[in-house]
Amino acid sequence: MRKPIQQSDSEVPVSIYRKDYAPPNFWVDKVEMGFDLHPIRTHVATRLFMRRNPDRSENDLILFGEDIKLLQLRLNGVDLKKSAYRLTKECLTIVNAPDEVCLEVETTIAADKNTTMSGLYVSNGNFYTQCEAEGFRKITYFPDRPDVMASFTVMLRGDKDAYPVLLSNGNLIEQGDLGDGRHYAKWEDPFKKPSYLFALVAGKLVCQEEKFKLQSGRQVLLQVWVEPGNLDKTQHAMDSLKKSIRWDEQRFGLELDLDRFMIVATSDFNMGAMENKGLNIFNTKYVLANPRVATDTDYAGIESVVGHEYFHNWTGNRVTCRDWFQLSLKEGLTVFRDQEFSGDLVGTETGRAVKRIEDVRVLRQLQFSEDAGPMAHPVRPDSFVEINNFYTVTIYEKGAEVVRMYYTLLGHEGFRRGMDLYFQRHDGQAVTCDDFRVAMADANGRDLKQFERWYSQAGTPRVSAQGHYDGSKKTYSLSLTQSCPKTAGQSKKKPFHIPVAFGLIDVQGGEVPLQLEGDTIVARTKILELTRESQQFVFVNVEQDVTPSLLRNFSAPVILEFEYCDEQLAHLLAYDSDPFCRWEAGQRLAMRRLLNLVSAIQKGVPLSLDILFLDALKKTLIDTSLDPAFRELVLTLPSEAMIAEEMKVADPQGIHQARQFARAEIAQYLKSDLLQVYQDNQTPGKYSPDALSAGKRALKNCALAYLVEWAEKSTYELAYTQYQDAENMTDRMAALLAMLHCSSALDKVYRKTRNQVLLEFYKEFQNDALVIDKWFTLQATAPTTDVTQVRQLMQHKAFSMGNPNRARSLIFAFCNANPAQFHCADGSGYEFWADSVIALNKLNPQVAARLARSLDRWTKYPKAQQTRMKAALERVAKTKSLSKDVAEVISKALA
Ligand code: 0A1
Ligand code: ZN
Repeated sequence: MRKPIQQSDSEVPVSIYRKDYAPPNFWVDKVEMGFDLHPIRTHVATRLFMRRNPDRSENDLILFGEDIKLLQLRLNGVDLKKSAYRLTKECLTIVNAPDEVCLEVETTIAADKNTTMSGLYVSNGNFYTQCEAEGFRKITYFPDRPDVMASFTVMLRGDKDAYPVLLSNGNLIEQGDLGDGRHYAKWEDPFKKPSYLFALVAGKLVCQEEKFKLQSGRQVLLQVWVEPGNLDKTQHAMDSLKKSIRWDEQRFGLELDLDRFMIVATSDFNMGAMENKGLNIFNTKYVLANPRVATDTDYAGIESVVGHEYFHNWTGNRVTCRDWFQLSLKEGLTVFRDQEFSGDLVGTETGRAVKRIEDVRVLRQLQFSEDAGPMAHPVRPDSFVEINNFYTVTIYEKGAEVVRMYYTLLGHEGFRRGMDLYFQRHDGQAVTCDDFRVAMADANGRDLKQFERWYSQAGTPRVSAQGHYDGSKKTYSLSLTQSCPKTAGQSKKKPFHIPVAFGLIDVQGGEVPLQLEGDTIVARTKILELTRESQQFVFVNVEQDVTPSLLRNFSAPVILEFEYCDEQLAHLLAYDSDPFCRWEAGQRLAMRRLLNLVSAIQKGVPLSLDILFLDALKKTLIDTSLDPAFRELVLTLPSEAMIAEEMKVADPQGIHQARQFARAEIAQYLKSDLLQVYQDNQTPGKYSPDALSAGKRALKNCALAYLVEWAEKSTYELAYTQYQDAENMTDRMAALLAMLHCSSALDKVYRKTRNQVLLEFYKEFQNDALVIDKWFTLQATAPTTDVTQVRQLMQHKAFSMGNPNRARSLIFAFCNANPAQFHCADGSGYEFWADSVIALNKLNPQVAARLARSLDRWTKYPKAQQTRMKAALERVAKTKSLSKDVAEVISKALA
């Protein structure tokens, strides 16, 4: 064995700035790689064919490398002397390299020791890679940056018994036996790609495969690879893949460019999935499903993540990012595409609206809070310490909203024209968010310069609206004013270009035809373009007083303020033709009451709910002309996290108590209707995850969750019976959730049954990791589960800190989704959080940094809690060998 070449000095974590971007000194045309797979010591031989970038004057060739051993370096056939290069912990610099370079690099990797799940790692004896964002440098020395695009040929060699399956990107061009129990497979990717899209998988896997005809008539091979024993759970992923391929052909005219497309599922994965060219690697959570183990939510998640990764093939892979500051170029656009895909698949208008409402809920709960916290950043950030910390809801979800605004402003055809021009101009290139914006503008002859501020300014804009009806002139004037709170490094914001979709509802509940003063066009919904700080819009021929329906379909990621009275909200909830605004009106009614209840709790005054609100809910609940899924959304109160966002100083226990009180009151008031809805929305027969059936189950199970709030044996037994008779995981989980999360007076009486049921559930599903994750989450989020019990659950034989899904199912679930217990007065929740971040930091910095963010909003709590949280943050900050991932999050929280 050759001795590894020693590395020298170590680097201190530094911020990287967007303004410092410079193209690379060298381009890479071709990469040839040979892997000899061994868990303890995988040998990698790489040949890089490079040429000087004529636009650059520097002569140094810079390659990145991390946690690998460098064995050998040869330049144009000659062994490199030590004086010819510099090697640091993260960088290999070849000084004064010639114009044409063939660099041969030999490295070894200890994949079995790699617990970070970035680079090459081992899971259940199989090899997987994760190279986005900067994992390729953990495999070999390389200019590992997305603007360097090269063609790859990969030779994989390994033991036949241990690694019968050998996969990499592109096409399999050769395979065979090597003697002494080993074999090989050679793969060639016909498309140039950045290194972050490289992938290999090797091990004991089986696949479901299908030949599929593209619209052009070309036939492709589709494969879903899983560990043996899971082939009964791949059909839905395969169906989702076929639907994705068809959808991209039909909606965007984009065809699969490969002859073979593979999905591989692993249970050890940091994120949801990864779009490696032709070889997508997925978290099992987004592949495996059958009715026995997966819920409707799981089915929907698989469909959208399979779609998302597939859509990246064009938005991300064919056209990629110039640098990581442009991450939202691919992520925002691809999330928009997957949202549209799911919406189109539902087929109905309300189904589409339900999907939209669900997406908006996520955005508001997670992204608005990120934008108001210490990690706030623009959709196109200006700097970062660790790029892995920037796979955020801002980049993904707000980024998708930004893309949706082009869609709203330019219309269906206009957006398509923009997309077509974008691909025409940039196929095969690494580009910027600006290139996308300019393509959208040019294709439509529009000036979208001001729109750039959506990329450069962080923070959630506020739009405050005021309306005035003038009966004598028959006009309705709407004033809109925008502002945006300051965020780190951005104290003054310039006005955004905000599309505000607007409608007017008359006293009978009808839509008022909208005609702007001086305009001839009449429409039901008008897209008002707010570009200045304040603007006024005057509508003519308005015959009677009206209620404004603002920000229809959530046309911009803003907080909209309008002084609605309760009656107006009830009117909108009953009549608005825009389902989003209809739902929103219900949420506003609910939020107002929940905030009043919290304040009553704090003051110690009696609690009550008014009839207007209860009746408004009742009307929606029993209106069978409405989609069940929509009724469920209206009946669901704003989450505890959403309520906290609305408060200056959050009070997690008060919020929990207020929400529970409201739930119990609603349950009492709607008793018979809830029972009726429960019975009317059963879905007997063969399970199907389609939107209508899933919507019925959602409504039925929402009713059940309310019903168990009665302090009555009969309803608790309803849940127990549903649990026992359930023929699918959706109903089973819902029953278990109702039993575990209810706070009725019968709680203590039934604790025994619940524990019994939990034990039975565990026994039945102990071999199914994804179901056991659910089992942990159910307990972690139960209002009765305290820190001590979570610590006990960590001792359970099924718990493992090293498996990201499992860590998330218990630790993250408790810290993020059980606020009343996590924020308990003695601060033990924060100590638990700090212990967990420190433990995870050693194993998996990316996952640790995610958990570290649970304390982002620490300044929003009462002083005494702030002191405890700060102490926990400082303890983490002082930890030895803190990864730069965690260090960045903590230092920003404490800044
Ligand atoms: N690009 C993937 C998500 C992803 C990002 C980073 C990862 O490791 C740090 C892994 C996956 C997607 O958007 O699906
Ligand atoms: Zn993505």
